[in-house]
Amino acid sequence: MSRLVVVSNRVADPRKAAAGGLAVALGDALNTAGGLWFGWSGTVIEGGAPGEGELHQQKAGTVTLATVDLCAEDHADYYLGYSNSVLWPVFHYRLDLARFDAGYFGAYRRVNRLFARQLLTLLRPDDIIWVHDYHLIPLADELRALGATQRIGFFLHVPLPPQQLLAAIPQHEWLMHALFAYDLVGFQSEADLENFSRYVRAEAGAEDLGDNYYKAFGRTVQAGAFPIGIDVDEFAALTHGKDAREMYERMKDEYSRRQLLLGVERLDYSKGLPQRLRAFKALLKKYPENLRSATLIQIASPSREAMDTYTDLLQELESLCGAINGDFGELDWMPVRYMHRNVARKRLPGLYRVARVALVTPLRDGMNLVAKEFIAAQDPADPGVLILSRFAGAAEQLKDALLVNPYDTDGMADTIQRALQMPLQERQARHQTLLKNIREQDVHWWRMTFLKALGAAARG
Ligand code: ADQ
Repeated sequence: MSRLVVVSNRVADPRKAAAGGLAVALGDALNTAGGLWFGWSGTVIEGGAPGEGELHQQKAGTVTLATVDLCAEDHADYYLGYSNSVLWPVFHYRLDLARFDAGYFGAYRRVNRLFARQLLTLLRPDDIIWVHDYHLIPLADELRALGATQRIGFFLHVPLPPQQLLAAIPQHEWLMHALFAYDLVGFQSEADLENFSRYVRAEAGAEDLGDNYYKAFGRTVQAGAFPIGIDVDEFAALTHGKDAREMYERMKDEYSRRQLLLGVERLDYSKGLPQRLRAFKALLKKYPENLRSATLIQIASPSREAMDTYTDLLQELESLCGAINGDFGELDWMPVRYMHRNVARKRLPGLYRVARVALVTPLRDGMNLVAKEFIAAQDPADPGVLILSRFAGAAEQLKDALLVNPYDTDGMADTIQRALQMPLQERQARHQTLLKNIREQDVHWWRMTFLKALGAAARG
């Protein structure tokens, strides 16, 4: 059996529950054949040399965690720069927030080259390599240049925008060319796959060989949509655990006479937070029966705080929340409870379960796992309602959620009202279908389908 090598910008110890999501998902696969997880150590070396970084190795059970340090310049230009000021905004359709700086691109190449060089020393001939996300698009190309012949797959966790938007990145051809060094390229949704297919046919003159194989730049790559899921059983177990139950009981007592709406995400401009608050405000105005009752708990965990776009968003949110509470609040009722922090993963399901309505309304999202976690945490006898943006990858699968356009403030307010009024029978029926959706394509299905396709992809 081949060893699995996972490469992602950050590496987590799969044995720690707090790691959550991807770590739990990949942990199983890595454990099976004593795998290797490679990435950045999270350490920034002040005054270090660009393109250089020490390699560290550590055992986590049967899994080897191998990490490389970055110097301050590479961290600034590869991570904050090209990855998060060019690729992240453009891939989320936000050309207005992109900063095309030539120095960023140089660092992106340099760090990918560094990772390839360090990873190569650890590889075995029959390894299967699975590279994750936008930070590492050129990694396979760099590995191939050094002689690596292993099977290498790539999964993009964020959306792939349409050709016209992608082409706004000065290095768009170079990036897409680099994808052809993989044996398999996976996307979250059919829409992303369609964008890839259109781009390579139109811009790279790719030949469509059928079965999602494309030939361009003298190489052949297979592409596919592999929507990521959650570990539904693990999440259900967390929901019934001590911490989540305590959270549920406490919140239930406090909000017994109110209708609780909930938003949980990283504080990021892709998540549509200001738009959501405006819709909530419109709800209170248009449907005054919700005054003194509907309460929005918004939890936004700190993210990329070294970047101006993120601190601007933080200020905008604080001022919107303040204005809503100032205009509508009463001595005994605060319409919005906003918290700029993380909730412990073990307690989060309790919060999901007590909410009447979840507001998952990103302007763009590769998938969105909060939507799936919310479904998994509900009581099937009395489930809450999921309001989901049509611009989240998850909307392709979760058709029984109430789908909204987050830019349409009044429309969203009407949908929230509909969710608050939804009869029990309809809530149960929708929840039943949604639960079936997330069970059928859970995280194990995602991992196995991707790895099976990677193992079977024709080499070329
Ligand atoms: P993210 O943009 O981080 O991921 P998401 O899919 O929602 O978004 O995953 C976030 C995870 O972090 C969830 O497991 C959630 O529970 C947790 N989380 C978020 N805010 C939290 C908070 N305040 N406290 C505690 N936990 C919190 C990227 C892409 C997504 C894609 C995933 C996986 O942007 O579109 O779904 O990768 O591929």
